[in-house]
This record gives sequence, structure tokens and C-alpha cells, in this order.
Amino acid sequence: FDRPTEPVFVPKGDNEVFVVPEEYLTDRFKPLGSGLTDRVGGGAKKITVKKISLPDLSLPMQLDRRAKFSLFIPSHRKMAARLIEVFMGMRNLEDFESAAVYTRDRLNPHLYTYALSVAIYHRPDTKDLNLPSLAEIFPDKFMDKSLFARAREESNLVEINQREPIEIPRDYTASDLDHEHRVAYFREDLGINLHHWHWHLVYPHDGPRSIVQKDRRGELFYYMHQQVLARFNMERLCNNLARVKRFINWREPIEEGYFPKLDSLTASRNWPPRFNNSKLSDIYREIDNMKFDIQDLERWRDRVFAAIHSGTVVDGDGKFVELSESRGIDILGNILESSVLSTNRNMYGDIHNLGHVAIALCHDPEGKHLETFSIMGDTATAMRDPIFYRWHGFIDDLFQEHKNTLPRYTTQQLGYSGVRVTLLEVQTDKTQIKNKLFTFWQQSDVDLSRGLDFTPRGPVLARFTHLQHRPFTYKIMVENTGSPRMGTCRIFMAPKFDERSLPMLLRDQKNFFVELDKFTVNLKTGKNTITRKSAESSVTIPFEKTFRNLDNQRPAAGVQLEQFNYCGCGWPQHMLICKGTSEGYACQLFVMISDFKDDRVEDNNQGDNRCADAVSYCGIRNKMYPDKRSMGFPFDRQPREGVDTIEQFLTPNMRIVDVAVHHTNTTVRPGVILEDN
Ligand code: CUO
Repeated sequence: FDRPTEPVFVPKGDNEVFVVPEEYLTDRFKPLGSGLTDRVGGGAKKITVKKISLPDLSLPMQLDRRAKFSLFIPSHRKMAARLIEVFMGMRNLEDFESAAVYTRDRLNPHLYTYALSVAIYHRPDTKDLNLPSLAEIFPDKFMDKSLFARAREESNLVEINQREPIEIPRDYTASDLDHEHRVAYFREDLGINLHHWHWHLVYPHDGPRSIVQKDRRGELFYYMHQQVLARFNMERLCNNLARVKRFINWREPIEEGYFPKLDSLTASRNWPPRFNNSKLSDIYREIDNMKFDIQDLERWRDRVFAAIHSGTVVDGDGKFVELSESRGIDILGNILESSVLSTNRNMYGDIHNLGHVAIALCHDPEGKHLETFSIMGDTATAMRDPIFYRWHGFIDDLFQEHKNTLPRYTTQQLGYSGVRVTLLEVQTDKTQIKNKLFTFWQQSDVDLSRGLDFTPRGPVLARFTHLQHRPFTYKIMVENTGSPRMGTCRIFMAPKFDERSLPMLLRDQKNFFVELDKFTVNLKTGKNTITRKSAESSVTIPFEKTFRNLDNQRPAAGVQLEQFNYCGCGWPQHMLICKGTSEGYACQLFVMISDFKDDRVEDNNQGDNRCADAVSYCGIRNKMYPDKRSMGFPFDRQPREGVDTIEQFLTPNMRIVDVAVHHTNTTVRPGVILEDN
């Protein structure tokens, strides 16, 4: 993975180098002969690469080495699917390694890194390997371009042990004259963007069916992105912005411009900006082998609406498939995204992916200027752009349209007879403060050196500023009048008031509820006290997995990468709650204990629990989604007749409490122990 544009036989670390068969060299290097292949500094470990019969790479080779790669562009998608197939098809680890070495110098580095990551994640013999952070391999997708010149200066002039981290200012992409900039810290957060890249890596929409077909992947596409919107909306409300306006009229100019200020280190084209009031056009780009009209998108959208209202979709043979209460959302997810599991791509098209493309290419829809796509075209960067949320607002609206047709949950389905929640509170750790949460800014460092191909080598750190919160603990008291039994504890939080400071109606508020945690509890007869720490959340990955603690976790010489437990899918812990306001932002915390016998999933697969930090948004590798209820339960449907507020919605096994989120505008240095602030 390291230094993706350098030839593979150049030593990557201090301690190892690949020795490749001569025919693995590209045409440029072949004449230089075998001397090249074992050109190593003293003492480095040589890894001899096995000669295998070479796979047919003609398809993925069509993408230029210096082009950009987008999972949303159909022709790129096919190339990636082919390369994944090649990697997945290698019979053993040695052959896989050999194929990876051979392809690396021939293929586009972005395409290569994506396909290699998917293969490592899905192959049984590499599942123990952990992927390096994409922010380290392609730092140019995550940080300000001015940084790289400074990094070059630092690494050329300053000895390794005297180097200082290069600070990235918090406000580099825009000024507060642009209202949307108030939530730039959310959109541009490193951890959030890494989560999104990893999610799409774990749930590829194309490639061999064996890796695409995962339990409820279409539903998870809906739920994960719905939660991103809920979180973003909450963040907007506490920054005095109205909720996201869905992007529904594609003929209208897009009000929000965005200038990413990212610079591509590896491609010959940079990330183009989008000016205010840009308009979409029909796409006809021979260079990408791609042609579609806005009208195609509209036609597909109308067909999906019609399908939702009739309760059925039509498959490729003209047969009706019911959008049932339990399976409908999963079917729709695959249709809308779309994935290769779509019931009928001819009929329902490829709405979400091509929407990303139309937006990403609105500055050069016909390729006249030889420009390439903007950040909306890459899953590692798309969430930086305000339009991402407006586009997904439209996509989510289609899902909600389907959810609105489903029967409402009855009190019987929501309740848990004999179980009553008698107390819910949350306490900031190491204080006596109850029902107040605290946020502030923190700095963290990322090592850029894997991704920078200039010498001299050695770590070069970039220093980010991101939101952080003081850890807290939930306390829940439950009375059980029955025999000992199990329950699922579901914790959500939502804003209490809308944009006009009026109490929210539940039919609105339900879409704002952000999942904070979900876990199984054992209830004994009588009184039970449940405590749970914010860091244990089932939606997040620990802070250290987003920002590795560089001093403690840098691999010592000889230590293999697999000793890092780096499973990147999961919302970053430092973004678990919204920023709040200085005077305290009013939220409602909600807890529900549901009946475990309705939640339990029978799954005898061993699975892989090491990457199971963020199961709510990412599932568990090689296992079924561990909760039988609809994702988002109990807020995934309209409330029952006569229920207007969350208070009226409650059954005895639920409880709410008012919580205020307070923000202090101070910044703490890296590694400061949070509880002591
Ligand atoms: Cu994750 Cu639009 O699906 O980006």
C-alpha cells in the first residue's frame, strides 16, 4: 500500500523489499535488468515474489495510471469488479501476493488500492490482516494541498527526531460568509470520511456475488446513510442552520458551491470545485464510456415511486416481487444504490450512483475540457461536500416513502410486558454532573509518510483539529416483574426543538433520532441497574482506530502489520454526539428495552468478532446482521394513530430524559487525557 506511485521493487519500509521475477518489471524498467530487482540497502529482508501464470488484466488496464478512479462510474466499477475477481481467485496467499505485486506497477493506484483492500478484507487467508489507514496512503484525499509543500520542506531540512507536526488550520476550505461552512468541521472530519470509505469497502456494490451478497446489505445502505443525515441535521440545528433541503429538482441550479482545496498527488488532474448555482446537464463523456440524461434519472425515479406505491417491483422476467414489510427495504436499497443485486437494473436504473456522477461532473459533462470528476465522485471525499447531504436527502426520501406505507408499530410490538424503565440518566465521567454533556476541540496527528513519495524518508506528521467530547456513562434502572430474561437496550438522541424553537412532532423528530448505542442486557427478577460507557458504543470505532497513537503504535522493526487491529468501518468515537452550543443545546435522550426473543438472530456462523466495534452501522464480518428488527427500530416508521409526541409514544419499557450539550471553544493538544479537561 505504501507510496502507491513508486515502483514495487523500491524498498517501502526500512526493513523489507520485494524481489520480483524479471517479467514483472514494467516495460520502462525491463531494459535496466535484474540488478534492479534486488537493489536493497544492507540488512533489509528480501521477499521473493513467486512467478505465477499471469491473469488477464486487459480490462482494469484500460484506466490510465494517472487518471482518477470513481466507484460511481459504471466503466470504472466494472474494472474494479474484474480486479477484485482476479485477487479473490488466487488459490493461496503466495499467489495472491504475487498477483498484487504484478498488478501494482501496471494499474491505476486508486483502482488498485480499492480492489486490493476489498480482497484483503474478504479473503479467508488475509482476513487477519488489517488495512492501513487510507488517510496515510492517500493523504491528498483528506487534507489541504498547501500541506504537501510544507511537508516536503520539513522532511528535506529537518532531522527525523526534530520534525514538528504541520498544523492544518481548522478553517481552510471557506469563510463564515458561507453559512454552510459552520458545519464544515463535520463534513470534512477525517474520521467521518474514513468511515464512509470503509463502509463502501465492506459493502461493495459490484464484484463477485459472493462478496456483494451480504445479509441485509441493501437495508444497511439505507440505514447507515439515513443516520448520517440524522446526525448532520442535528449538527445543523445546533449551528443555527435549517435541516438539509432535499435535492429534488435536478433542473434547478445548485445553490451551494464547494471548493475542496485538495490536491491530487497521484493523478494528473486535481479535484475541481463547484461554483455557486451550478446546474446539472446530460452526461456524455466518451473518455469515461458513459452516456445518460437527467431524464433517465427522472424516469427511474418515477418508476421507483410507482413501485413503492403499488407495493411491488418487477424483476427481469416481468414477475412481481413484493416490497414486503420485512424484505422491502432491503430490495429497495439494492435497487436505488444500485448494486448488482438490484432486482431489475433495466427498469429501475442506477439512480444514486449516477446522481453522484452527474453532480461530480457538472463542470464538464461532455469532457470537452478534459476535466475529471469532483469530490462527489469518490467515497473517500464525497461527504465533504454540502450537496452530498442534499443528494442523500432525496435518496432517503424515497426510502421514507416506502416506510410510510408500512403498518405502524402497535403498543404490543413496542412493549415488553413486565419490564419497566424507572430511571434514565447520563453522567459525565469523573464529575457529579448529570444530564449535561460537554464538547470541545482536540488536536490529533496523522503520519503522512506512507503516502508521500519524496525523500528523505521518515515520519511527517499532520496535525488536525476535530470535535471531541468528555466521556460519559448512561445509567438505566429497570424493574422486571417476570422471571429472569434478556432484552436489547436501544439508546437514541434527538433535538428537542425544531428550527423555530418549537417542540418537535414525532412524525418529524423520528428522522432526527441518532442511534448512540445498542446492546443486550440480562434482566434479573426485581430491580436492575444498567451502566454503560459512551466509549462502548455500538456505532463507533475507538478513537485510537481513527487516529492511531503514533508513539505507542508505530510497528517496531520486524513487527508485522497484522498486529494492528485496524478495522476501519465505524463512526468515529470523537463524533458520537453533536457539538452543542455554549449555552447548552436541548436534546432528548431515549432508551428502550425490547424483548430479546423478537430481536434474536439465529446464526451459527463463527463470524469475526474482532472487528465488531460498530455493528449498528457496519454489521459483523461473515455474520448476519445481529438484530432481527428493522434497522432504526422503533423510529423507522410513522408513529401509531393519535401519537404526536415522543411522550405519547412511550410504553413502560421506554423512557426519555432532557439532556443539554454544552460546547466550550477551547482546543486541547494531542494525547491530552480527555477526562482531565
Ligand atoms: Cu455512501 Cu452516496 O453512498 O455515498
